[in-house]
Amino acid sequence: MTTLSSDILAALQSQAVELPSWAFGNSGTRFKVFATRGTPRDPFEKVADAAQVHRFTGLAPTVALHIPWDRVDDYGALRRHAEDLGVRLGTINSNTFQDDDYKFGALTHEDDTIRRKAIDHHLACIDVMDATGSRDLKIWLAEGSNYPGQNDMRARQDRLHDSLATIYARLGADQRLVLEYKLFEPSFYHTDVPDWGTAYVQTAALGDRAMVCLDTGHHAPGTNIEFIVMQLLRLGKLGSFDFNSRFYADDDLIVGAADPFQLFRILSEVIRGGGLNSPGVAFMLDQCHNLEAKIPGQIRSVLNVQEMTARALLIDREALAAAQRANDVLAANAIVMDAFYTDVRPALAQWRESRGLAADPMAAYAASGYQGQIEADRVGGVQAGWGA
Ligand code: LRH
Ligand code: MN
Ligand code: MN
Repeated sequence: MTTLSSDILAALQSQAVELPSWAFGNSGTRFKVFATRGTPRDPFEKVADAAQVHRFTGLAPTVALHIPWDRVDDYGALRRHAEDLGVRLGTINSNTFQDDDYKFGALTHEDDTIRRKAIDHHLACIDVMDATGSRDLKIWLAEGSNYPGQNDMRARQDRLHDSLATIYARLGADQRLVLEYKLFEPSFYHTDVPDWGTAYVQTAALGDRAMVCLDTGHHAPGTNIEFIVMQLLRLGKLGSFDFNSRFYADDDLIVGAADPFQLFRILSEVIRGGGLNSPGVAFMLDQCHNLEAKIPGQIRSVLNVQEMTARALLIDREALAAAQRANDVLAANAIVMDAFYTDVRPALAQWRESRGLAADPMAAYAASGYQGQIEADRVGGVQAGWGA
């Protein structure tokens, strides 16, 4: 069995992956959203489910909220509820993509009244952050156009800057703005924040507490995502990850499921760039579980991140640097591939047990009876669906 050194175990010990509250609600595609028994009916129940993932893995101490999907009357009460269950509330995601007023834009809208409404929504999100103790405001904008000539793309960038600057000015000293880019969808011709370059330019113009969020599902097929990771870390602008995996577009499948090697390569660059366990980089999941069970789906996801992190930590960096200096192409590649092909699962299981966790978190959750309990308890009410 491969053994993991004390340095590797120390790095894994402090690893934390934030869970999205919306992963616990019902989801599907535009064709059908499927209901499942035991699905949470409010943010309190979503947080309770997220706490189970942490309970069985020790890896997921925080839960991200999406506003208004997770609107509650008393955020202090939600915060206390989370803390009572051993987790904390994390990133606050704004939402300007489900309101008729934003059909032609929100933070980029030509009409000042609508733009002001969108800015005010973000200021309200910062009020939520003050109550929940959250550090990060994550902004993803569903803005753009469908046809050439439909909009003045340049003017929209200028308005975007003005809007973001107003929001940024309201942040507390310990709070950050994290801007997420996405190549396309829902717009199909141009998107106002389509790529890391645009997110970088817009956040650089704001200041040090404005960072970029890299969602792994938001690139063109074939994009070298680990290069972007490297570059953003090099520039000190990688604020967070939204992890998921994809076969075709923004599939939001379980991270590491479609392409474990890509996840390994990304984590390898995170380690190379000093981003692992750096307070500056938030590791989050952004996934939906349409067909598979949701809590085990999240457990599998955080375990996949842990497993690929362990493999990436196995890369012999000194030997790699020497092979690179010698331009020994095959030796350098072999060092990376040796780490990738190492099965760390038995070592991780043993290490979990040594820390009082279940060796097999998936099996332990299945045996816990929690699923049966929520299916019996959560009768009546309206199940949370993507996203409310
Ligand atoms: C957009 C996105 C963004 C949203 C989430 C629900 O595709 O990745 O992060 O907040 O999905
Ligand atoms: Mn995302
Ligand atoms: Mn997405």
